[in-house]
Formats: sequence, C-alpha cells, structure tokens
Amino acid sequence: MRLFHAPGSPYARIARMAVIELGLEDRVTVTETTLRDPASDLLPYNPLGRVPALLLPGGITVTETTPVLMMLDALVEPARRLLPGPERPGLLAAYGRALGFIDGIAVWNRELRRPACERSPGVIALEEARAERAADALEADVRDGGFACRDAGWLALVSALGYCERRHTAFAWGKGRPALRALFEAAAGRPCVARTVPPAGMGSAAPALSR
Ligand SMILES: N[C@@H](CCC(=O)N[C@@H](CS)C(=O)NCC(=O)O)C(=O)O
Repeated sequence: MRLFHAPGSPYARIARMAVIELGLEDRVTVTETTLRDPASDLLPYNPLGRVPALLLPGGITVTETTPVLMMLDALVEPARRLLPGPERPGLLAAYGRALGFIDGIAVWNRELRRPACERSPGVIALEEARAERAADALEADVRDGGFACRDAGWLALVSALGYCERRHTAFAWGKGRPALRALFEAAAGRPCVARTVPPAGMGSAAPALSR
C-alpha cells in the first residue's frame, strides 16, 4: 500500500500517525506528494488532489481521513483498531469533534493565506469564534478524562494542536487551556507524534482569484 501525504497536512498526519501507531510501516509506503500542482504524482490516483490518499495493491485509491483509517485498521486485529465503532458513541463523538476542529481551522488558515485584499473578515471572524468555542469544549473534554486512550480521536486532537502550534500560529490555542497543553506536551515524545511534526509556517499562499 502507498499512503500519499503532505508534511503540513493535519489530515494526512493522522493517517501517518496511524501507520506508525499500528505498526504498519513494513506494509504501507508513505510517500510525500505535492498539492495544488498540476504535475503532482497524486492526481492520477486522486483527482481531488487531496491528502491523505491510500493506494491499495489492487489499484483502488481510498481518500479522506476516516475511510483511510478504516482501511489501516482492517490490517490489524480488532483489539488494536483506532477508530471507535458505534458501540462507543463517546469516543466516536470525540473523534468527530477533533476532526471538525481541524476542518474549521483549515478554513481559517486558508483565508489568512489569501492576498490581504481577498480575505473575508466575516469568514475569519466566524472561524476564529468556532475554533475558540471548540477548543474550550475540547479543554473541558480532556479535563473530564476524555481523549485518554490513543485512538483516532487522540490522533486527530494531537494533529489539530500540532497544526495550530506549528502552522496556524494566529490561534493562541494553549492560552488558558492547561489540559490541552498538558495532553499536547505529554504526546510529544510518542514516536508517532515525534516523527510526524509538521514544518513551521502557514503553508503556501492560496491561489489569487483570476479576474
Ligand atoms: N475531508 C478531507 C480533508 C483533506 C484535506 O483537505 N487535505 C488538504 C491538506 S490539509 C489537501 O489535500 N488540500 C489540497 C489543496 O489544498 O489543494 C479528509 O478528511 O481527509
């Protein structure tokens, strides 16, 4: 199997962390690709041009984080799987909350990367408020004992916080959120975390509007 990723992508990082956490490095080749690039080696496999994308031996490419995690989980015995099933609604809700947190921050970040004259103050304000609200809820979750097992929700939360820390520095996510900060710092030494730290910087500028 081949997992396409980009080093700055918080979604692809979840899949990369899963490969390491599940001990699948001998079965999944992790390949860096380029985004927003018409010559990207990803496009023949995923016309959406997004990561993560998992190319299976038979030629099928599974895209989007959750389906990719499902495929990776299927390679290990049930007790080791990362994605919670519907019989664990609390864990499933935590995963959804952390993944949705990334979605909002990604929109906010993309807006900030536009040329100043194309930025929407309304979108920025909306996403900033969403991120603050979600981070407060995640802080309460962690304080109350949530995200305690290393499952898909934990991977998504650590990836989200790592993205804010390294790439979306407009968001002071750790300020006044000691439980999130402690979880993030405790996670840092775990190999799946330490080996997938994203590069610093916001990412490339969003393409300018063509007029
Ligand atoms: N909903 C998707 C989101 C994946 C996504 O948006 N990935 C970004 C990188 S963080 C991407 O590939 N973007 C391509 C682009 O910006 O053209 C998932 O769950 O995997």
